[in-house]
Amino acid sequence: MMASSSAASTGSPGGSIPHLDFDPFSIEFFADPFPTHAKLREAGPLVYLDKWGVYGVARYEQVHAVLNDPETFCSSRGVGLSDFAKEKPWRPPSIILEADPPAHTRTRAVLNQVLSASAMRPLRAHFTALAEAKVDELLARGSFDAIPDLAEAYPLSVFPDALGLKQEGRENLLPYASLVFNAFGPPNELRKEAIERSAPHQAYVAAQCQRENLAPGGLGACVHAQADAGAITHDEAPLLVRSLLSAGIDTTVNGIGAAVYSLARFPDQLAKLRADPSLARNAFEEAVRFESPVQTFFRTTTREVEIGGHAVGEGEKVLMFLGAANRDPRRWENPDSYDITRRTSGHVGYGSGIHMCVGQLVARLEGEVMMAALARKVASIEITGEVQRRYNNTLRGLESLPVTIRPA
Ligand code: OVV
Repeated sequence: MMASSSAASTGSPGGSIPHLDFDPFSIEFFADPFPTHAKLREAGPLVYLDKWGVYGVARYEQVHAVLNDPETFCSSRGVGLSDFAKEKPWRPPSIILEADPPAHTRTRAVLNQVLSASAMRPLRAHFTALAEAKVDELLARGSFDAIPDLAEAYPLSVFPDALGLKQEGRENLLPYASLVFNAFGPPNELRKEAIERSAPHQAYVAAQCQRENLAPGGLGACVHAQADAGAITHDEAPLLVRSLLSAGIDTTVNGIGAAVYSLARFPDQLAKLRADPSLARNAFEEAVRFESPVQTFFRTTTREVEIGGHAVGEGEKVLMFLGAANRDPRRWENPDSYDITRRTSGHVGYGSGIHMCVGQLVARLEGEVMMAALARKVASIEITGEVQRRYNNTLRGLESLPVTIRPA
């Protein structure tokens, strides 16, 4: 699996860069990435991944450094494997994710406002009520599949309404997001099959981004209102709504899935949460660190640069292993334990720097209120069947998590 460090000499001061031959986008790796994450970190601060001809960083220090130097490590050439300077993107690039300053600064300011703390305040009561209703419904059933029935059902019950989407066609939302996150990967089966089947999902999303399809007062309408105010143009507004549809649902599905899976595996942590429901927000945050629902992103170098003592040329792709950084023992005490009282700040599950998740307050709101509802209402979560993993080039999460829960 892991090739030797065949010494491709670069003349770098730190000696030669370790070359690894494993495929970081293979099913075998996704099934259990942790031993390989450790090997990646131990191989050195910078590795070269022969399978795809890209550099990789898996230690916290280097992942954090790359994320925080957007001039050198740009996003406008794509944050997947494909270099937009060399290949046509599969869809028109995102004007926030796949953009650099100064273009990024303006679009980012708009979504910062639309998804700000003050924009969350009017959502909280309703998000809380629906989390409590969902847990009551699941307690009445007793046994259910925590992925479709909780991790998917809850975000789908709150976020599309908050955006202002009509009811019809919402079944396209998860397939579209799965496509977007598979498309960051290499041209493997996951990516190719997702793109092959994508036409109806793309057509749905394109239509829902238009102003006439977004309910007044919703987050989508707020983006269009920012065009009226002159912050963005009227043709940019639909593309920024597209970012909310791309990144706003499958991410929280996998975050909440990670949190429920963690509480189910570590009953002592559920006990702590029940004893002090004010830990709900940190219990969710720790699940984001522990599982890292978004496992990887790429950057592209804009100049020759040194990483970990090695010279890297211009126009190179650098793969950041966020999940490995979030468990780097150089940064975290007991990195492989799920500890809801841990000081989680600094984790890179939402990224870091100018591109750090603009929807993080929505994600934390959904995660916090669901964890709080579980804390107050549920005495135990028992895994009662086969846990099945879901495979995606970027997202880490489960397909199925059969559980039985008992009331407090
Ligand atoms: C963070 C993220 C993931 C996927 C898509 C987008 C953003 C976007 O802006 O479209």
